[in-house]
Amino acid sequence: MIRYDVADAVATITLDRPEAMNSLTAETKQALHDALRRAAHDRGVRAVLLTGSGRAFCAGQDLREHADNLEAGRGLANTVRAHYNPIVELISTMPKPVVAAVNGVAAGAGASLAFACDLRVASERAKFALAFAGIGLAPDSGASWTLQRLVGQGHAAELMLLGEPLDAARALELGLVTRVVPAEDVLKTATDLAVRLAQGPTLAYGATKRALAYAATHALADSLAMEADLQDQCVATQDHLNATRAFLAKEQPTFNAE
Ligand code: T3D
Repeated sequence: MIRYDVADAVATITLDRPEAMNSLTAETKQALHDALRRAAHDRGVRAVLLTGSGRAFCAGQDLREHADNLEAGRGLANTVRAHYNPIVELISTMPKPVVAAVNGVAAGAGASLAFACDLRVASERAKFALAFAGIGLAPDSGASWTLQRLVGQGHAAELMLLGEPLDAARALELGLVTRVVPAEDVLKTATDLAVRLAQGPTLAYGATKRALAYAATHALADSLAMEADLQDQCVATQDHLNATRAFLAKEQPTFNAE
């Protein structure tokens, strides 16, 4: 269901249920959470790549399992709290960059997962579908938080209320993804980006993620104070000292997450 591979300090996590568009069963969500936690805690991993196998990135909740749960009278509130929320929190808060290689359609909670990542590289064949309303649900997995920050409240409301799929070109236009590449290049482009990030200042990247998340919900004065605290932490690192010396010596810096 989930493949986990590490190379060049990048953990590649692949949703691997192509026959069901990589939709998420309880078991898949548990495995995804475990893989993310493993990547977050592994000091040898300095960037994470999330992608899907086959023609989908992820079609969100497995609706077959979901229908069975509904028929059996099992509610879904616990599923969202127990699975989706911890996954999204982990992606958003792990102190390492997370890149989504959106190889195909990302629907429902699958779109939410892509939105939670720090960067999104999309295949020309990718599509985003805020499919929640289509089955009588409101958004989950953080889409109401992430999407409007990415594209603005007006576009977010339209995408969520109408649920019409958005193609890769339009996603780029709206700022939902940062790069669109031919389908056959998406994994390589996203991997190259993740490798580049894995060679960068991991501690400073972690601080950058915290600064961005904090500033999204705080006033300027508070955000300035938070930036100063985070900068203090970066200034104290060996990476910063080494990179400053490298600049003055006109050399390329190397970062060791110290
Ligand atoms: O329980 C809870 O915690 C609730 C939480 C909910 C969070 C959510 O994610 S709600 C949103 C759930 N997702 C959707 O509503 C999307 C449903 N899928 C689609 O709209 C379309 O399949 C796609 C837009 C993703 C792709 O369309 P298309 O035409 O390219 O492919 P297709 O023919 O519809 O699907 C191909 C196969 O994948 C098909 O199976 P089959 O007929 O070949 O055996 C289809 O049933 C299956 N599939 C696609 N999406 C899902 C799925 N199977 C289970 N669950 C899916 N979500």
